[in-house]
Formats: sequence, structure tokens, C-alpha cells
Amino acid sequence: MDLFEKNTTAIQEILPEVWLLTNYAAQNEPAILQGLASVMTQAPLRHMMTPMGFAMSAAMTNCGDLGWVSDRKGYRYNAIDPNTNQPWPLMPESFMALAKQAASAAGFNGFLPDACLVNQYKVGASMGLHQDKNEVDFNQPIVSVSLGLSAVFLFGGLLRSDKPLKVPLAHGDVLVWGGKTRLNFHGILPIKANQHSKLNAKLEDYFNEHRVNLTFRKAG
Ligand code: MD6
Ligand code: FE
Repeated sequence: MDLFEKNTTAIQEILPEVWLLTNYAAQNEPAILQGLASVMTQAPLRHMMTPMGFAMSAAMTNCGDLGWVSDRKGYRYNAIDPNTNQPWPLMPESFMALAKQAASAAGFNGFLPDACLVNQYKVGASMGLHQDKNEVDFNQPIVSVSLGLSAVFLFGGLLRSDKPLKVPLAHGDVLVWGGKTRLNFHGILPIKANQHSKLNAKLEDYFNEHRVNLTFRKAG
């Protein structure tokens, strides 16, 4: 077996309680991409406003019982999509299965996400260092799935000033973290034009121009 083959799945603990599952989403790629298309149709992507009044550079939507929203009033989870006034789309079964399996593979058994945030980045879009702290139970891990264009994920410490580790993430990679790193600062460097390796012809053009990140959380 060629260990350096692109399609190989590998599981590495890159920092204490931070797991990189390389190419882990490949096993169920068609169902994941189909689920994503359905979610984006029901709850269209939009650029949310930060509390400071700036539009975020990543476009977002959600699926699951709770969706992460940002506006002039702050960051929070909401059961209703403020743009459609409808509940967020159901979390596709393929999303739920992937998130549960990835969490278990990283040693977090019993993870049952109720929120999936979808982030779409075009070339040049980024996400500044932040902590995820709008969830109720910080004992629950986070599962993050990368699709499309590659990105450099910054994994910092508990202080904004801690120098972050740069983690390259490619199409199909899954990052799982929790425990003592659950509140660490993290972000995404501006996305560069690049080519992901392989994909479903119908969606290929879209994923040559975008990175999509699915972040699964137990929010409520
Ligand atoms: C992103 N992700 O990868 C941004 N937060 O596009 C996040 O901010 C994030 O991936 C918490 C856990 C996993 C993440
Ligand atoms: Fe985050």
C-alpha cells in the first residue's frame, strides 16, 4: 500500500486533543455534496454582519435544530433562519453520520450535534482569530469538515496573542477538537486560488472556486 497516496485516510493527533483526519470525508463524498446542495437551496448563503457592523467575508448558512447567527445584536444560536423565517433545514443523515464517526475516531464517543454551520469562502476570504464560545457545553467536541479549495487553518492557544500553528486543510479533511483545547483561538488565512484533487464533475467548477467548511457542534 502506498502510504503517500492522496486518497489515503490517516488519523493524527496534531496537538493534544486536536485530531486531523486526512481525507476522512471521501468515503461518503457523493452523499455529503448532495446534502450540501440541498441545504444551500433551502437556506441560501448570506454574509452576516458582525456586531461592529462589518459584513463577514465568508458567506454562511446552517442546518440542524440550531443555527449560528451574527448581527448588530451579537453572536448566538437561533432555531429560525432570520432570512427565511423558517426553521433551518434538517441536518442531512450523511452529515450526522460523518460527524459522529469522526468524533468517535478521535475518541469522543456519544457526540450528537444539533448545529452545523456552513461557511463558504471565495478566493481572498478569511476568518480572523476567534474562540467558539456560544455553545452551552464546552465538554462537547467540535467536528470541522473541509471541502473544495485548500486552506491554512490557524490553531492558536487560549490567548489571542499565542502564536498559532498553521495547519493545511484540503478537500475531505476533517479536524476534531475538544477537551482542553476546546476554547483555543483559531482562524483561516485568506484563501488562495488552488486546485483540489478530485471531484464529482457536476460540482467541480464550484469547488475550484470555493472552500466550504462544515462545523458540527452540540450547541444547545
Ligand atoms: C473554517 N472554522 O474552518 C472556520 N471553529 O472555515 C471555524 O471557525 C471552526 O473549523 C471551531 C471549530 C472548527 C472550526
Ligand atoms: Fe470557529
